[in-house]
Amino acid sequence: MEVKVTRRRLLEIGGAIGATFFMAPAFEHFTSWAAATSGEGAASYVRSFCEMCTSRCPIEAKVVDNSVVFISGNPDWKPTGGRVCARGGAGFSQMYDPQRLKKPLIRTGERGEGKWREATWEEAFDLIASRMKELKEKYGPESMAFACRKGPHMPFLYNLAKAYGSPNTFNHESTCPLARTVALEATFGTANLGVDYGNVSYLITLGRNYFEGIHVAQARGVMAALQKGAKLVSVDPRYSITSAKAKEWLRVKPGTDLAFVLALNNVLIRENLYDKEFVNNYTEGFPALAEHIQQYTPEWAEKECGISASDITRITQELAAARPKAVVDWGWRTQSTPEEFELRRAIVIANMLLGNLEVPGGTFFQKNAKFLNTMVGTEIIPMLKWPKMPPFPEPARPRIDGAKVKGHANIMVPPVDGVVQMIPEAILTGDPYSIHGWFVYRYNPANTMPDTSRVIEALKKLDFLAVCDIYMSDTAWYADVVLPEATYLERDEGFMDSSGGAPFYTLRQQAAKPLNDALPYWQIMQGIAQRLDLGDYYNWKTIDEFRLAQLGGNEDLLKKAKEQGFLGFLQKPLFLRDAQSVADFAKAFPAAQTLVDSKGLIDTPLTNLHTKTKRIELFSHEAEEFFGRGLPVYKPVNLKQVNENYFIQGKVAIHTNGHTHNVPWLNNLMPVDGIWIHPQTAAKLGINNGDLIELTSDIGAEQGKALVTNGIRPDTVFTYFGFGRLSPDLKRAYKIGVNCNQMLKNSVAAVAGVTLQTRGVSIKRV
Ligand SMILES: Nc1nc2c(c(=O)[nH]1)N[C@H]1C(S)=C(S)[C@@H](COP(=O)(O)OP(=O)(O)OC[C@H]3O[C@@H](n4cnc5c(=O)[nH]c(N)nc54)[C@H](O)[C@@H]3O)O[C@H]1N2
Ligand SMILES: Nc1nc2c(c(=O)[nH]1)N[C@H]1C(S)=C(S)[C@@H](COP(=O)(O)OP(=O)(O)OC[C@H]3O[C@@H](n4cnc5c(=O)[nH]c(N)nc54)[C@H](O)[C@@H]3O)O[C@H]1N2
Ligand code: SF4
Ligand SMILES: [Mo]
Repeated sequence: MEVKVTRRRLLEIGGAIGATFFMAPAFEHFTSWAAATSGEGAASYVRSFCEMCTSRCPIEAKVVDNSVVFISGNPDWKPTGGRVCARGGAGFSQMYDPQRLKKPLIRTGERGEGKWREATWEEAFDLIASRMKELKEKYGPESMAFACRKGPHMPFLYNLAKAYGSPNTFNHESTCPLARTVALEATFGTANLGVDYGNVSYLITLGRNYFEGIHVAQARGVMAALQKGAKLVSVDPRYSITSAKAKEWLRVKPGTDLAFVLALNNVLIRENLYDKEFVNNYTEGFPALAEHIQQYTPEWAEKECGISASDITRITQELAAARPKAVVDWGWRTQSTPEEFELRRAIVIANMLLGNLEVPGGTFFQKNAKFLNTMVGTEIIPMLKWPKMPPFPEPARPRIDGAKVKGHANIMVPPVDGVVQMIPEAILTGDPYSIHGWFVYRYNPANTMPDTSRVIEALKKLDFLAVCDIYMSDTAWYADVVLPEATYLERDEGFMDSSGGAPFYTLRQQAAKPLNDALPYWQIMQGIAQRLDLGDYYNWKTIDEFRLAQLGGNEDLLKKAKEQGFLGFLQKPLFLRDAQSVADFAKAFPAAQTLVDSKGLIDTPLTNLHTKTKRIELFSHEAEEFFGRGLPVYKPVNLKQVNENYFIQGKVAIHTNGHTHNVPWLNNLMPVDGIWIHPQTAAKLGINNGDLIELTSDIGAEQGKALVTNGIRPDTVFTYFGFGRLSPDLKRAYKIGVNCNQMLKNSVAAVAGVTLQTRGVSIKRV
């Protein structure tokens, strides 16, 4: 349907989104956006998905005169109810920001001096290819590392690395959810699991902050459950928005959640509250767990984590009474303790004792095409394929992090993720061998990796650094070549697998032509590959050719996807231990009927896992074999000195990580953060609300304004993450607010490989 939209109507829309839009710093952006559209043309609607954060929600962009004028959620995507969050709605503020990168840039001054010359794409590609060839000859291709944020672009970057001969491919995961991934893999042989938030009756969250660390579908799921009367318990040293919506807020001492969860498991077993049938049918290692867990009583845990024994016992009893619709969330950002692997494992075990797997309101295996096709034994759902390409050469040396190299390192991380914070260390120390070149794509380690100064020292030492971003990021500032990518609203892409309880593929579609001399990643990587004589790995001419290859040539499916913005293959999520859900599935796919048992359920996948015993391993044989950590053990961690405070961070609803702080609308809504400090602590130090204070760790110091609040433990301070940007070209965000990673140490947690984002700081008034 085409709708006429007048300029007046456009202004109304802008006003409805937020009055702040018209305030000073955003004005520059507004004029650029207004100049791009007469506002008089007919409106069209393009379906795509958001890239303002990693949640990648399906969207619908309203377009007038080749200009995006409004973004909503895709109205046909049920999990989000057609909604976006504030950042998603501000996507076109990013697109029309005049401070975006406009052309490829080649460094002319010293690293970090900010002297550049504009270049053509040909020049930029030639330069990157010739420097990569040089490095290959001089030090071998393994000396070049490739890192990106995880996402649909990842295989395009990784294939370049692999074709070139480097095993050193990394994503951001070890600074985010990797402990969860590793714990799930140790237990199930796969990390592809989710939580059915919308139907839970009892939900305990240990720092998973649904309403600030936003994933629209998950936030809406939790809200729906709360509306139906579910109980939410928030375990967090801070009064987050999630704590505010919870029935109970438990002010855990930072880094001690493991004690709480171990005691919860202790009560579940000791008081016979666990699901015996589930444990007998599907798990392995219960007797060893039952014996091991005896030592972790609520009374013991109280001393460690500060949550009273009676609360732990009562909450466990309530939780068990609600099973199987009872969940202890295994979290998302998993960086609060060096014993993160043990914590996430203990949480996974708690869920299995509750028997909540594959039931509504519980946890579930992701039902992607591979899972369903393997389960049924035939292709009932079309798999996404990759266009044909030659095999990759075998790299001459192993990865620098030793991921999955037996006996090489103290970690169990999947090589597809790796331990990215080892790159600066390899650059600076040459251990296990030197990294001389780095290709950084859609990733900003100079802001998001701990120990910023050390990261920058490493960037400066590199022989070659190429960065592809949409802004002159903190990392791009140190590059030899900076490549401007078209923003997500300006690019067509292939399909992304967005499966959850049901298989789904989402499609990114161009809503408006690129404003600048910017290209999408699939063209950028292809351009570089061609100059390295590796064009055979990127063998497509148009994006539709690529998309069709993904769909095995099915043009009807492509047409449908372009209209809907996604492809879905099941009407409802499938829960294998729910008779109604299984019946619906077997009706839609008769080939699955033979799998249905006498109770009307399908349980074959639960006893045919990729673990050593093929069952759900409460006792992990892999973790035992490599690290002697078959069962979670409590090791006290020392995160701060006696007279220091814990320093912790988290997401804020209107900014994303190290990404959006310069985006006009979002910057306008929140240009700076405060440092949360408890009134007692503030009083002791003579600090008043609004005073400038300084936090000092053994790594660095940062200043910010005190926000005196009861919403934080007296021994802890908190700031929102991502402020205090160091690239002078991020003019609105430059050096404003606390830069968290200036105070954190670069580290690698045992087994899980994650960094640590909690550290002791001293506080003083400036
Ligand atoms: N608005 C917004 N949404 C986002 C993002 C964003 O940047 N902005 N980023 C996306 C990404 S990449 C991610 S990973 C997710 C993250 O989503 P979450 O993991 O839910 O969010 P965080 O804010 O990282 O979680 C940190 C919370 O843990 C608490 N915390 C700190 N230390 C401890 C501790 O020792 N124990 C306990 N129990 N709690 C502790 C903090 O006070 C904070 O409330 O959000 C995603 N969605
Ligand atoms: N101290 C501390 N450190 C943390 C965290 C914390 O809470 N505290 N959070 C951690 C977490 S959970 C995560 S996930 C990481 C996130 O850290 P990163 O993985 O670095 O991700 P972002 O900061 O979201 O974005 C990285 C870059 O992508 C660019 N970008 C955005 N869109 C595009 C695009 O379309 N194309 C291209 N080429 N570039 C684009 C942005 O401008 C930005 O420079 O940080 C981690 N680091
Ligand atoms: S949560 Fe918000 S910013 Fe993130 S993808 Fe969804 S709409 Fe976009
Ligand atoms: Mo993250």
